Amino acid sequence: MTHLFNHLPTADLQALDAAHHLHPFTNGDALNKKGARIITRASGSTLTDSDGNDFLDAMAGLWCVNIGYGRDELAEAASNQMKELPFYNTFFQTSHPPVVELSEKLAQLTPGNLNHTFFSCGGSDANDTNIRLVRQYWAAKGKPEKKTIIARVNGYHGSTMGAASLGGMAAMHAQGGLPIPDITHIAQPFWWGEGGDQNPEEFGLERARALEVEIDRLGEGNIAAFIAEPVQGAGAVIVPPSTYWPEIQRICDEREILLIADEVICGFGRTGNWFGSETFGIRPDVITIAKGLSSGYAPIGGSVVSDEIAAVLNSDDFNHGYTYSGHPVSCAVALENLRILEEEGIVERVKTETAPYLAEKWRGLADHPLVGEARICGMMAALELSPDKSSRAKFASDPGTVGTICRDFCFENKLVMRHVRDSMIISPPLVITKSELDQVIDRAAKALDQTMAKLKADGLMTAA
Ligand code: PXG
Repeated sequence: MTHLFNHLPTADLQALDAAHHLHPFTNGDALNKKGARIITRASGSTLTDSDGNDFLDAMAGLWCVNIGYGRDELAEAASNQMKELPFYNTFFQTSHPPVVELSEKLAQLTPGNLNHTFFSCGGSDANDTNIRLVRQYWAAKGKPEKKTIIARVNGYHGSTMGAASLGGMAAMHAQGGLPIPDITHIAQPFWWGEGGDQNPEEFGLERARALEVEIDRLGEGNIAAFIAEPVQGAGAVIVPPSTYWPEIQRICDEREILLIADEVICGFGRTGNWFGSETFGIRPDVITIAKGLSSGYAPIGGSVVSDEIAAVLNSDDFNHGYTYSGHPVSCAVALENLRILEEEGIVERVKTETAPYLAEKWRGLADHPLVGEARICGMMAALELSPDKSSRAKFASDPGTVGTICRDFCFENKLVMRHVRDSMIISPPLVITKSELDQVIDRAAKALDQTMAKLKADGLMTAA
């Protein structure tokens, strides 16, 4: 059964969209003037729009379609589960087979002693859970004053009040009265943008030690946790210097604070291991998961906590939960997704084949005169565009002006690549083939040439 609206002409869909649909992170007036791009179907790593154009989706939807589009097995898992038990809650002393099985599977897959999952519908609400959970943990241990959470500037943890407060996005804090109290932010390990004359290793140590400085400033007795993404995703794929995470881990080990690794993007193979924490040698007390958990086929997320945290939480009521915590259909879809990731050796192939293949080609793009730095970690990567790479200069135009131009050329070339300010980002499906990666590189290189030509023609090739 195909939905009726699939047959409407593009212009009609765009007009109805403009009339009734409010888009996330979008200037509605500007979008409605030109009309939204309507995506109607997808297969593998390719999207098709309502006019029949095919695009290579180098963003895996929104960093999430790890196993690629069009896997019937997940549709069947959803359909079977809907017929068997479409919904039941997990609140009042009840459970159901898919949530039991998924909880056990996650205990197996996640590192260390992370063996207990509290489910949510996505990453934002999982991070809201984390705020309440780590505060409740300390309160239950008789230390209710330990409630401040230290996070990072330019981190992204979601859009709810709590998650957006954890995030360090100035534009988000500027709306709606954020951040909420008892959340502070330290500087990020972004060497290209902020490293000055230091080498990356020195800079990484200094930015990690900012955590220690902040703990001392606020008092260890007031701090509940530190939260960070192993690699900042939405912040522009900021791969920290090699010195950063070991120093953060040392500080967390020496101080009485919990370490929350937000694995919403890094989890489920993105960095070449099942979790970014493994790639960087992080031993978190809590991880946030979502996105790749179901490859985006159904909404689901969660907070996976250590044995010690679960033991403390379980000693009292935790007055928290979502109607759809552990939704049976989402759990069934996630289980089938994890089966495919495991049985088809997708994470292993990323590590040994596709990520090294992509890394070599991606780093080659740094030879382009417009590209200052090419960063990559597994299957997430960024290009820093610069008018003068030798001085790591920023453009004189408003941040994002150049990035938008390049992004638009990518679309023209049938490549979905995203920009963050003037950095260009990819995070393709983990199943993308080598020949598709060749196409990503070719189309990106062409877009860089086109961007450079336009910048010169428009007088935008100037440094700030
Ligand atoms: N944590 C991280 C690290 C994320 O990247 C969330 C939490 C929130 O998850 P939900 O499922 O509530 O959206 C995210 C989401 C972008 C972009 O433009 C990134 C995300 C979401 C939307 C846009 O890069 N990441």
